[in-house]
Amino acid sequence: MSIKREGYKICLLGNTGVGKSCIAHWLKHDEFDEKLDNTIGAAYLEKELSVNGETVKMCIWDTAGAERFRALTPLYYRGADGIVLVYDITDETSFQSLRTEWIPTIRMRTDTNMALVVVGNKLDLEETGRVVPSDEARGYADLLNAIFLETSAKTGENVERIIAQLATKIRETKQASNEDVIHNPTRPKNSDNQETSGQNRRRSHSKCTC
Ligand SMILES: Nc1nc2c(ncn2[C@@H]2O[C@H](COP(=O)(O)OP(=O)(O)O)[C@@H](O)[C@H]2O)c(=O)[nH]1
Ligand SMILES: [Mg+2]
Repeated sequence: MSIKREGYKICLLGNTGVGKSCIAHWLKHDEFDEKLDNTIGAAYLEKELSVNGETVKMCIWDTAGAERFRALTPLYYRGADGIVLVYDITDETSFQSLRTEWIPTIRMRTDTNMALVVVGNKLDLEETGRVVPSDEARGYADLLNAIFLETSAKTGENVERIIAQLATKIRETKQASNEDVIHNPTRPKNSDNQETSGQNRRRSHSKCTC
């Protein structure tokens, strides 16, 4: 019998056009949809996966990268257990933005225990369009103590690995800080998006608060 844990809250961040919504779509539907609408605000999906014999629910927020929505973004990554920072391997600016915009913003506003993944997407364009070398991106991910993956939301390459590796890292991080308790899989009523203080706020980080 597998143990079921309450969800981990995950947030996809990165410039607009890097493929966050296509990654989210692949996670949910196992297919590429090139006609996805631009994200407005954020989209939400849930996905269950098995980590070391335990079922983990990943509560995933796919945010809009566009400048006009940036003021809203902290609403989605606040209290997150993990953040997926996505850039496009064919777009140097999208990679530089991790360093100049996304990392400074999340460092300012979040728990430093949060697990990070740096994802270079559009790997299917490797031959014709790569401008961000893998080594450079991997080196940056190492500096952040983040997992590094290159993916294609078009072919599905490595996409599932994003959340599988993230879930494992979140568990390790929580176990190390003694935060990981097994919750009843039913989310308690009135727990959604409530501001709590002190210890309660800390415990709410280990639950899916989305
Ligand atoms: N070739 C290729 N195109 C992709 C990939 N992921 C997304 N795209 C395309 O990139 C554009 C932006 O994708 P989208 O998921 O909306 O980006 P978002 O703004 O980060 O959510 C769309 O035209 C997608 O079809 C990928 O892995 N490979
Ligand atoms: Mg989008």
